[in-house]
Amino acid sequence: MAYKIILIGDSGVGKTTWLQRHQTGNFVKDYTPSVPATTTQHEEHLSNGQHIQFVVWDIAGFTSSTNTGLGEAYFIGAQAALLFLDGTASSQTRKECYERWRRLVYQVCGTIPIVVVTTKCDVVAKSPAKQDKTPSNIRGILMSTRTCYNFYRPFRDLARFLTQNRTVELVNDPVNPVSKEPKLSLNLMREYERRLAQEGSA
Ligand SMILES: Nc1nc2c(ncn2[C@@H]2O[C@H](COP(=O)(O)OP(=O)(O)O)[C@@H](O)[C@H]2O)c(=O)[nH]1
Ligand SMILES: [Mg+2]
Repeated sequence: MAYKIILIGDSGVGKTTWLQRHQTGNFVKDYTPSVPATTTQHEEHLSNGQHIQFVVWDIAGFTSSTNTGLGEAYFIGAQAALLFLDGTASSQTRKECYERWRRLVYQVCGTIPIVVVTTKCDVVAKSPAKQDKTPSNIRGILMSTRTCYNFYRPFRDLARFLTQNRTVELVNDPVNPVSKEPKLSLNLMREYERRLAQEGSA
């Protein structure tokens, strides 16, 4: 089964770095704005025996606040969205970005599933963008491409939404990023898990 996924969020939040690390295993420190849109195929084997193919549209060059209507054309036909928010930005900024992008997604695609990924959590530990009441089509996670913390979670959560199976897991990681980057300490990881659990029960 193949699904069209849009990878969205303001520029500089870490979208392309994450997608590239899935392809190459490497963490790229240099910032290169993407061409308007590139598509990448990513396949995962699921614990229920299914294969799932994500066709990920890395959409760049437009911010939801200043768009010209061009960017949204890439949204058409998307079955789910990955919305990246910069974990180093203030919670107010992240909340505004979240609202802006979500509105845009709903306008074009309706209430498709959205996995909201708070990036760069290696830099600063923050909780995922918080809503008063998270709708059932939205899931928030913390992630770091640098340390690979929750690196596969966006694909796993997309798979859960798209197959409507809430417990399905990814069988194997297609890339094994042997990281020279510092690993998160166990204590910090526990802290992240604690916040996630809180977020889930809020
Ligand atoms: N510390 C840290 N920096 C990151 C992480 N992910 C991306 N970056 C950096 O953030 C910058 C912007 O990333 P990029 O993927 O080009 O952003 P995009 O515009 O959303 O595609 C780059 O300098 C990346 O190296 C991360 O997990 N941790
Ligand atoms: Mg990019």
